Amino acid sequence: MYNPRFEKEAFKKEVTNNVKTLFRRTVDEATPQQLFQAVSYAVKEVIIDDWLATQKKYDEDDPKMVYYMSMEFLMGRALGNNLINMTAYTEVKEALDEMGIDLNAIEDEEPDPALGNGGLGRLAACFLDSLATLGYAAYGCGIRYHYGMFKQKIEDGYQVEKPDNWLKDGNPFELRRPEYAKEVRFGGNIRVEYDEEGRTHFVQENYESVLAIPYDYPIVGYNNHVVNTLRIWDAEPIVDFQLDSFDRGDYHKAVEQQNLAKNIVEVLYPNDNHYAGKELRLKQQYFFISASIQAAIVKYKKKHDDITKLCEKVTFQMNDTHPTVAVAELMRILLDEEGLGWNEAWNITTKTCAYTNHTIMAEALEKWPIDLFSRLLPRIYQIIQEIDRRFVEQIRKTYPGDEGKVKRMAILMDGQVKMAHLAIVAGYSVNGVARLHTEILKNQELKDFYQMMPEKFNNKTNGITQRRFLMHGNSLLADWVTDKLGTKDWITDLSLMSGLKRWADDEEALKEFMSIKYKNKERLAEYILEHNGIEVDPRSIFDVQVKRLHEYKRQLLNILHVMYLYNQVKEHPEKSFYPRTFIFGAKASAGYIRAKQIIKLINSVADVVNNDRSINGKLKMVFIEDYRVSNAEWIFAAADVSEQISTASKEASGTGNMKFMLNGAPTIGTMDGANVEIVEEVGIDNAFIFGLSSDEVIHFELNGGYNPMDIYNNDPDIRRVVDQLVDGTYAHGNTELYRDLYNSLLNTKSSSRADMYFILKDFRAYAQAQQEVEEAYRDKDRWAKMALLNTACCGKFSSDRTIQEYVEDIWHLDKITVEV
Ligand code: 26Q
Repeated sequence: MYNPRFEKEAFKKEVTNNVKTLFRRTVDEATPQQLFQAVSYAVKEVIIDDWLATQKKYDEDDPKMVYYMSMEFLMGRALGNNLINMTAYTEVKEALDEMGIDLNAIEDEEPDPALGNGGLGRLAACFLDSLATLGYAAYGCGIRYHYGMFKQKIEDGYQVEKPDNWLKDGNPFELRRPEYAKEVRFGGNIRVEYDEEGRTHFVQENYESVLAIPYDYPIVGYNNHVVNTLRIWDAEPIVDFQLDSFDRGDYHKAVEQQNLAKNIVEVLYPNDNHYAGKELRLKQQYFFISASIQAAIVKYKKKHDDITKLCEKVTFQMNDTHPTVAVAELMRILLDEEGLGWNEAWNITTKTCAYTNHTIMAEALEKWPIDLFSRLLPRIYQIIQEIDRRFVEQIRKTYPGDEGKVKRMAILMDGQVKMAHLAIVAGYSVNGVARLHTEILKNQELKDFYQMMPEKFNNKTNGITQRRFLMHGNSLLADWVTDKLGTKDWITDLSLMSGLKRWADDEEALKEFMSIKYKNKERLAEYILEHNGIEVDPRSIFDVQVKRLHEYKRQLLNILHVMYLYNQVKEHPEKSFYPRTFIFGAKASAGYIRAKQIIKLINSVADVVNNDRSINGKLKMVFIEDYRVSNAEWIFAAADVSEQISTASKEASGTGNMKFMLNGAPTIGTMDGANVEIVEEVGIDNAFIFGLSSDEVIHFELNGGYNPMDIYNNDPDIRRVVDQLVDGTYAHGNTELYRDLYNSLLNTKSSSRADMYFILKDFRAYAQAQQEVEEAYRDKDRWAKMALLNTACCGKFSSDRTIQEYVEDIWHLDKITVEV
């Protein structure tokens, strides 16, 4: 597709000129980083025109907008993605080629913005891409952390965290907007005042405050000139640090505010699916929420004078409970600043806020100690007290005499503020992120709420953007798909992928498909050689588990199985065994000791296995350091097998599973999260499903677990690998290094239950499923067909589909078009 706005000669001139004005250099003298900047500014130049046109259109059409509130946006690199969405990738690549500049090398200079942990943050990024592509007015609202997700180094097999100073060279795509700064207040006390008419006013005194400064990022829609905005807030002290001040009190206040501002946005909490009740985290939450809601109200009021109709133009979607103070902040503004009465304010709030739940894991639920909460956010706390008081009254009216309901459902209970309860009570929609997950919410975790307000509950199965995870990450396959479908329309309508099914029996097509996979495996093998110094054979099965490290995701099951295979290969060298490369990638939260032990174990087993010449390279293991969006794109493209082996019921949805599927890798997995729907789409014969069902897991849990000793005592293969954790095999004779992992599997004392995640219980079924993977892979034609069908059946899992469902069922947005 020719894009006239990227007329080659003009673009080249622009780049040359940027190098000159930014760095006083010529193209030949410029460093790769400088070239990245110069190219990015040239691209930004074009984006800005569309950005302006889009905002003008919003001004004219006044469509309803969604504010997607999220503590995390895991955007990944912008340059390549923007070029793809502007349909200018090829032209720009050619133009740069002519200048002797390699676009891929330039792309590699961009820091990979990691303002998120994992699934939840990446989902937010995919949603922004889809919203812009579908032409819906949307703002992403978040925090401009100065340090994103840490960089992971592996030293002596251990994870070491290094700071991610992603802003150090400046960011070409961001736009600082000081004119939209907002003040955010913390602490102090609330004084009650009465005016002449006898009305009550709440005045916050003795507070500390910071100035929230927005930075805007363009979100480029695919081939439609729509450019939305991701607005992330930085913090600055509100009173200028006045060194000439003679007033000691002011001096101290200035220092304090300086510190508050510096700390608040310093770093992303690297916890995934785990809540740690840290005061600074709550400060971060209120900081970006208060600024975002204030800005949204100002924007609304510019065009509308009836605040009671807010819900007709605005909806706030809360990405998990992290932004839930939004409910009370909106109430505060309506009550204290707009002067509305409680009922009016509540009526507006409960038509404007909606909540997405991403987990059922108890340790991930946010519950703030009341003393901390009320000290930091005194007015917000008062408002939550009143919300709670009225809600408890309503529970008692609905269920007279049932104080159990009150205890289970109240927002304030046992000295805690329960954010999920607040989100459900105030939200007009509560959604889960995959069908199974939503059913578990309705029937187990949130049963009481579902019974009382069933109309709020709905499912929105997650999705991913094919623009990044196929077009950008796997251009070979993208081109092949276009060729086979005879259209590029799949780029904005992934359901068209089903048209590939007719190639599933075409020998030539299957050969092409697998040869693309092979090329992507070669590309990954080169990356691995360069980064790990390990040689892997692209003809071996690439079996991949990449995701955050968490016990419930069961990387330990995978590694125990590798240990088992290694024992088999050594014991039966005569048996045929199809060569496999087990690839892992995972970051562990810095304070999650057991997760870090699992990383060390993976690396230790890799050391032993990779250096054992006697197994003839039948088994290889690779731990990819610093798994992140940019290397993920290559990994998905190169995978043969997708490991999705969470304990059933624990993975709300998963989205990595969809990225593998899109790239033609069949799933080995449990019936958990979106795996259920993947199997439904691709057919049970094109996946390798094993293990306990979520009902079985929940049943065991309700009955105090199961006894892993029965398995340990009766299955010698399993006993052997478990014992190998403490016999020094993988620890240079050290019997204590993995004692805790051993205990976690067998010993009730080490955790509340032995083998909480049913690893030994599912082991045999997993090994059996892996055996079936091997047999299927040996049959080249069968495997090729299976892989192709995975790509062909992935249509449902586009975030375009997910967003369209949010729009129809929850947000009710108007579509806009931008012409230039
Ligand atoms: C909470 C409190 C304090 C500090 C950190 C946190 C915190 C941070 C991140 C809690 C949870 C998260 C992230 C959760 C997450 O990524 N969940 C995943 O969301 C995906 C998108 O819906 C799902 O596909 C995954 O199944 C789910 O695990």
